[in-house]
Amino acid sequence: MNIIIGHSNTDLDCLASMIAAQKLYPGYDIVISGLLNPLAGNVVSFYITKLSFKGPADLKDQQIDNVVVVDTRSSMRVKEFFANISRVNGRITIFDHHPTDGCDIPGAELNYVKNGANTSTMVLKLMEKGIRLDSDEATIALTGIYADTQSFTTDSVTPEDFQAASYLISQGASMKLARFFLQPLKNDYQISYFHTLLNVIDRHVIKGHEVLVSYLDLPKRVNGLAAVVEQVFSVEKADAIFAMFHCQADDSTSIIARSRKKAVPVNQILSVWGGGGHEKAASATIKKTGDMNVPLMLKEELQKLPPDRTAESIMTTPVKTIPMNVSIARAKEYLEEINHTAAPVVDDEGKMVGMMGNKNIRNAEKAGCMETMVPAYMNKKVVSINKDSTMREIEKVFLENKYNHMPVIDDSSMLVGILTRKDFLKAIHEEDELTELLQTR
Ligand SMILES: [Mn+2]
Repeated sequence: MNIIIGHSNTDLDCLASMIAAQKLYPGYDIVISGLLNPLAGNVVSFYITKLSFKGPADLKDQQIDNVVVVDTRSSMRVKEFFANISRVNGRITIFDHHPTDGCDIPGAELNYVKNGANTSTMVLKLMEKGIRLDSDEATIALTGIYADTQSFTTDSVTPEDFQAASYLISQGASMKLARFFLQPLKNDYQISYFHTLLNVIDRHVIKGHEVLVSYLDLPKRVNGLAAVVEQVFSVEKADAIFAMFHCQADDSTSIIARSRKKAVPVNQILSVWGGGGHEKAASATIKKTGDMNVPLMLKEELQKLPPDRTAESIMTTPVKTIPMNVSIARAKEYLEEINHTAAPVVDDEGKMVGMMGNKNIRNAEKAGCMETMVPAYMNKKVVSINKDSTMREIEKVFLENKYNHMPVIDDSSMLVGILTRKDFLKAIHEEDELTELLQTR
């Protein structure tokens, strides 16, 4: 028997990878995990007449020749299959896009391609070989790519993901069905929890990171809450979310966490409770809560986070400034020299008193007042940013004001730097790299 397997708790990318793998390895049986994530479960249920799967129990007492493993390389995530396999006579071939967790399946040939979705790697192999897909297969594969790349918006997306998607569309993949399968909240109760969660969620700023925290007491266990939490997170602007659910029936507390940035690694934070997952998605379950104050404990853990970047860490310094006791003609010359459209005006002590830009100079020129001192024509009402402002506060200032150059000042109004929209966008783009730098310091 030749088989294709994926990881336990099969998701859409894993399911799609297995189906594509079967096109590459005809005659191999797909053995599916006993645990499917809800979205993968929906796809399976709608195509059940078309797709045929074996379960881990079907492997018992079978001669296993070759094994193809997709969407995981970790022996920890394929235990349910190998528990029923005594030996593999032939080869184990892996197609995965995850970095190693240190527990790679031994003796396997590894094809590690870092695409946003593992399905993309499989589809490109089909494309190279000229293997066509029918429209159902193409739809499932496209759904897998959309799921793992969050519709082509994750940092891990590659040109190959787009190529694979493009091939799938040419093979008749249905956008309507992909959209239908990707709808995260399938049940009415999930929608009602979605609204409840939005109402009870608290927003905290911890060392500059915006963290959403919620606590709900439920009579019994509820399935599908991770999708609800993700949905709340997708509409709320925040760096991370920690949703706690206490279940009265067995006194357990589960925490579902998601993060958008490396500086808030949710797996590390939840590791205190033996949680698992990765930097951006993790969960933990405390079996007996007893008189543990989980929200308070979480708050204490969050206090250990490294501080986020502030205006001071992304601003440009030193700043080219204009002294207040020079003429507008001199200020004009100076702006031309330094090739800037505006610069802050400072007094003798370095305190910022205004901004002088080309527009102010033109006004002075029109009035024939070029020999007047700078303060007569400068902008006195200047929007500035405190050096300790968080990324979110800086964003707000830029959104609410039209200026491009924002002077950065300290608590005693001393000018310490300047921040432009470009600096801000650069900082967002380099967020994760910058975080690493700050942490290794
Ligand atoms: Mn995947």
